[in-house]
Amino acid sequence: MQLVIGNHNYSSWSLRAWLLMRHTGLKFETLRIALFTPGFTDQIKQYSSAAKVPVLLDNGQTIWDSLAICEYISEQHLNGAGWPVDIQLRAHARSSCAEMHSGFMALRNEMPMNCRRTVDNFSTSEASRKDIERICQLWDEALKISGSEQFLYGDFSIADAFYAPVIYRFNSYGVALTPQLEAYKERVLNLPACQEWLELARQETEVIEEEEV
Ligand SMILES: N[C@@H](CCC(=O)N[C@@H](CS)C(=O)NCC(=O)O)C(=O)O
Repeated sequence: MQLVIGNHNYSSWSLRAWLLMRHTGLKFETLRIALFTPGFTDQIKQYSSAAKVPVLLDNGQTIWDSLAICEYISEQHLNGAGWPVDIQLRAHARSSCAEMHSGFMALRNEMPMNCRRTVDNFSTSEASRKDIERICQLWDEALKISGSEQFLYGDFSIADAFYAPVIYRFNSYGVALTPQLEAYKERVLNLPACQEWLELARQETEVIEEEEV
């Protein structure tokens, strides 16, 4: 099984799929294509006509898009364990992922994931502030309904993988959190797979100027 990803430092969509697969101990090979380099489009098109990372190659099947990859991994390789067992928690977790997948545009545009960077006194726009408030509300709700003191819905799930890029953003831009959410953020950052991702990001030398806000 192969996962095609972009730069560890910048590719938030790649991180989601990679983290789920790495944290759950699946065996796979990573193929990295540096984003926005002259050869990127030609190289990624060898794997997917959508021409975006991440792309999963498994058993002759191509799966593109981070959410589709996580769903496939959960079904084919984790016996459904990518999602919570309880139907209500599962529906909530799926809603959380869908909201992340289709929303939070201000946060995504104005506070790009840049794992190795920390910014002092970052000034947040009103639109990003609203996105941050909504994410915190969603995390609070998930932790409350699941009663979890670990991850959003108890055991690590696709929802945690989906919000991991937000966690790196909160870390980089110094977003203040309540003690409970700060503890959640630290738990995710301290996962061996997250530490490994950060180390790989630190080793990269490419700089994408637009992401260095
Ligand atoms: N909806 C897609 C979005 C993927 C996406 O936008 N990937 C970015 C990198 S993080 C990309 O490949 N950008 C290259 C480009 O737009 O040329 C997913 O979730 O996988």
